[in-house]
Amino acid sequence: MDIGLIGLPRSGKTTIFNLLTQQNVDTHAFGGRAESRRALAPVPDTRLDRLAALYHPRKVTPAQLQVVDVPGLSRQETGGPNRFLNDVRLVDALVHVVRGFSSELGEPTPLKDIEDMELELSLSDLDLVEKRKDRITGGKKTTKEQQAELAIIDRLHEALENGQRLDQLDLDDDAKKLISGYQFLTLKPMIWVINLDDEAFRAGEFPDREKILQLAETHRIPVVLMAGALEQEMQELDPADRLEFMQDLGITETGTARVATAIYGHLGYISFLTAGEDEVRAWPILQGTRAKEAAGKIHSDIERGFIRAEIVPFEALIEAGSMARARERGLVRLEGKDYVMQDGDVVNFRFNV
Ligand SMILES: Nc1nc2c(ncn2[C@@H]2O[C@H](COP(=O)(O)OP(=O)(O)O)[C@@H](O)[C@H]2O)c(=O)[nH]1
Ligand SMILES: [Mg+2]
Repeated sequence: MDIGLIGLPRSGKTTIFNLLTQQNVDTHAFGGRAESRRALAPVPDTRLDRLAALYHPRKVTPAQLQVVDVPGLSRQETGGPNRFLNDVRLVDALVHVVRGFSSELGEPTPLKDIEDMELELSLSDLDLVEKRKDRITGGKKTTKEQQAELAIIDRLHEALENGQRLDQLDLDDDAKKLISGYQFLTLKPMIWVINLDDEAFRAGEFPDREKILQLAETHRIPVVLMAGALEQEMQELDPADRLEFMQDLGITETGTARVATAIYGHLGYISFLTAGEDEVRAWPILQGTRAKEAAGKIHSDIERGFIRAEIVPFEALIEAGSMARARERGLVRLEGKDYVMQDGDVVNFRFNV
């Protein structure tokens, strides 16, 4: 699960990268260099703490996202396919960090920045589509398969020219399979993070708010508001002060946590949980994953030797107070290999090797 942070320079990407990955990279460090940085970010999950209180494990392991901090897209570069986009092709989802605070660059123009970025991504996809089309039609004869591909490509072309993102097209499985190899940018799940100053964050206000929210709804893009610089200061406080700070702000979760959770959900991930004295852990799986395949996330031997999954929903386990009591009350079910895993299932796989 690779997540690319994109946006104009000085919009707060590295600040948010540091917050997400609990790193401390100098925000001035790129200095014209054009390389991406990557690190793992935990996906916060309060259920893990509750389980840890039951099991006192040696280790608590949250699900993780790999975050890529991409050098900024500069204004001068807009208007054609950008080299920065190459680094972005291989990620699974995009987070567009949008400057919503005033800075040495002037007043924020979040709507314009969003529109520019969307245009940039569309142009890049359009470029890919046209290249592919030329390659097919440039040959002597087109095969049946190529004709089928051309029909799909024409649809993509039309959609992109009409300002539609490709993730909104209703494509059948064949078409989806065909285009999955292209790494289209507007096919990737996208989230907009509006990075705000304290006051704007408290008020939930920023320029062109209504228009941006409307656009997000049209494109089905989640919007997360956060206050990057403020959150960075908050990070330096000890836990009790931080809690007070958050209460004062009227939030129960940091913006960082909301960004990670939003991406995770938008990518279609849920977590099953394992709990024991050794480790309490969240395992990411795509919605709709079946028990046997889920077992394979832990170890291929468990998938191969799969017998049954013992499952208790997290809430039921907490209510019962212990696994033993959950068992007594008949809350622990035995499921077979085709059981569709649910978010928050606490699982023990039975297997033999
Ligand atoms: N006022 C304000 N400044 C911020 C915020 N987030 C980041 N900054 C500052 O903006 C500058 C650029 O941030 P940086 O994370 O390096 O942006 P990047 O170029 O997109 O990676 C730094 O000086 C940050 O301290 C914010 O929410 N409010
Ligand atoms: Mg940066």
